[in-house]
Amino acid sequence: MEDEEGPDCGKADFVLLDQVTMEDFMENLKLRFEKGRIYTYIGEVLVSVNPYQELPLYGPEAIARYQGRELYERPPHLYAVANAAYRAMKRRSRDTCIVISGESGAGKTEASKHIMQYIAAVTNPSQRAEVERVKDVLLKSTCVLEAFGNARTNRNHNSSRFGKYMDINFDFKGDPVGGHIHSYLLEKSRVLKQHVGERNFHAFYQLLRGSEDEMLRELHLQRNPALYNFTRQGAGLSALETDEKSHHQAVTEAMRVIGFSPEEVGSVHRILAAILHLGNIEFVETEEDTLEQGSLAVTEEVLVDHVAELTATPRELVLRCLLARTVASGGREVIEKGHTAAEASYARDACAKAVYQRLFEWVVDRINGVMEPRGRDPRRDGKDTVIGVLDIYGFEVFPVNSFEQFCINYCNEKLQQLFIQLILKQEQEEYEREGITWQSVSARAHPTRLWAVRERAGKQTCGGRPGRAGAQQGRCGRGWLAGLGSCLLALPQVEYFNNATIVELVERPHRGILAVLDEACSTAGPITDRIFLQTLDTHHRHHPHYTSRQLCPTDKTMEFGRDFRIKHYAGDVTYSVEGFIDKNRDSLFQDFKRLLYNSTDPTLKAMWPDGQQDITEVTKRPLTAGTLFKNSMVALVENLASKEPFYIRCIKPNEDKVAARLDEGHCRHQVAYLGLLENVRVRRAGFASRQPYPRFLLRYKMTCEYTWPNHLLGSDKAAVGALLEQHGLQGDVAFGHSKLFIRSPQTLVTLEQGRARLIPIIVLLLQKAWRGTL
Ligand code: AOV
Ligand code: MG
Repeated sequence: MEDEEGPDCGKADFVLLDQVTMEDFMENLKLRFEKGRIYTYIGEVLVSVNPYQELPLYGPEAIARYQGRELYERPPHLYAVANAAYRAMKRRSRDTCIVISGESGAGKTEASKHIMQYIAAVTNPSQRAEVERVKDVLLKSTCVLEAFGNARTNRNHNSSRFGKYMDINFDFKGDPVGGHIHSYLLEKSRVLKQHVGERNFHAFYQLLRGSEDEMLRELHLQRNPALYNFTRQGAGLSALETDEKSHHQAVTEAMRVIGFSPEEVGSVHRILAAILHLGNIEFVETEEDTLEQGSLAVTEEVLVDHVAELTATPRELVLRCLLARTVASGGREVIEKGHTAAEASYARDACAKAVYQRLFEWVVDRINGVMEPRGRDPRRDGKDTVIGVLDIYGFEVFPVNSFEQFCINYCNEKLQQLFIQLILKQEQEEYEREGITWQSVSARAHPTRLWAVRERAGKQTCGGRPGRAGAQQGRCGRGWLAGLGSCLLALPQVEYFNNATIVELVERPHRGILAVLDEACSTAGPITDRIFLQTLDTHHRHHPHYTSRQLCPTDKTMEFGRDFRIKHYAGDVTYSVEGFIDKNRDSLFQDFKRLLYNSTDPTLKAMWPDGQQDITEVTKRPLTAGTLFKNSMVALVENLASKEPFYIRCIKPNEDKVAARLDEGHCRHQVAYLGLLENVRVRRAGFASRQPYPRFLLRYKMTCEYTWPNHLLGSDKAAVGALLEQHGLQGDVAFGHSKLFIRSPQTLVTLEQGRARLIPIIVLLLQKAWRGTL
């Protein structure tokens, strides 16, 4: 593959580095990046650096070059990984998954799109209509989901504000026959408020700036996003009007192709408009206390008219829901309680967020409905196999981090944990499959040993949690990278940072952060975010990855009674507890649910099945947002672990989103926390390289008289044996059933050198042969 790339493009696989040091790794990464080689392997893991510019790497010709090839036959590429996952699925009927990870803006979503395009391009050669339909839906769904689920943030102008896992079902011919999208925790607080420099979800700007005048009139909207509270902050950051227009058209067209009816698309637009109007409603406390409305009034009644019209609900009921709530006061008795202005604003915001979330979830469900494999009978058609593609929000740190960042970063901890486990597991399984004897990693990785903590400073190993000294050392955030070493997993020759302790800090029953938060939420009577923080401090004062201002009074980067900090595998993040309880409770008055369930717009009504219940029937406390998220993460990880994984590790080259600039410090940090050096070491600890016999022969056969130009030794395995014996290298390899395992990189280097010496001679001979002078 290096031949195809040219000689000066560095090592196409980090495993081939002469030495595994950060310097060597970075040098290779940088060299390749400068040459436009943004992809490099670590064994079967693909490392990808976001180029922030269009490179001529994609499209039908490139796809054709990778189609049906082995992973290492061509230069590293997303297509090669997509192809490997596809072939594993097709040849071995294995469910596979492609896990794309990396921080915000590293290129995960773009990678997932290229993978989908690859799969769409190489399937359905016989042009079956149903398969074409499924492919269309798969491809178009991305555009729709991005409109509703992505937004401009300071880290990425098209940041995914939801997690997405998409299963694609294939029939026995290897053609996509359906799919299913799981979405995870949409950052709905963005509907109300955005940081400076950020925008609301794209859909709002596309509607305002991209719609025809007539449609805007029907929605009682004006074109300028600065006129609406929810879009004002990001108004100056809008894309060009022409771009918004073409996006709006593309999304509407994509919805049509997917199968949304014109009525449904109309409802979606009306719901978006209703949210914008809702955001502009303000409340005043009046002197008069009317029977219907208490002493509260809205400042602009016409906005209530608009909301009522657009949601197809009675105006009086909309007003009532905004100004008061009904409460069950024991038994079947119901009383109406007027809001204060603050309560009404809070309820309005909760409603706006919830309406948007339900809209998003409905869009996902609707897409799932049309992607569900149709008319398939497992007895007749055989079991479908699946490729899953995970593109989830990346690790993120903002100046102020809230509940959403906490969930997002916890999610990334879970995925990192899975990466660690799968790397070990996958290596071991391969050795077993190939019949290679190998000291079992899992035996060493017995849970108590696996989580064994070794403190670098003290050079002592203990089986439990780190002692006080370690906790003290870590707590004040001194030397974060040194802190990475505070919890190491022992592997043969490789020390591996294991983040299990951080995952536990978040999700442990009873004491974990989520459990403490749930307890705070279920406490009757007034409970504040501050009390929640105090409880966390009590439980985790000795945890090496947890700290707060209370525990570390000299650290002025945190605020007393407001902040706590987690030392994540990817860096320190300070979270503000403000709003944690509220966001975790995620409650909405039943009046709104009932109102929307009773809408005469069938699309809107379908989004609120729980509005059917009467207030007196709503007794059960729903699961909190945090617990729901945790459960969905546990299920996701279980699902991924049951599949054969392929990993794409994305790196963001610089913070400024500029083309062709790789900031070394920035990348170094990512290489460190993604555990890429350890990944290379694990790969080399057992066997540095493994290659199927035919591929090995193809590359090195010219170095041996028994194999050049062709061998007569019965099997490729025997021929490889003869070749290695001639070089005296047979002691450094193991012969698997279908692959050769090479222990030390030096063996590969020797073979490569032999090959490099011979190639010019062979080329000369071939040229002479062509000219007929031989
Ligand atoms: P992310 O998915 O990893 O961030 P994206 O895939 O959205 O990041 O990439 C961010 C931006 O980088 C894109 O909008 C493109 O402009 C550019 N980019 C990424 N990959 C490529 C590529 N292969 N070629 C050219 N440009 C690229 V987040 O969703 O924020 O975690 O939540
Ligand atoms: Mg993304």
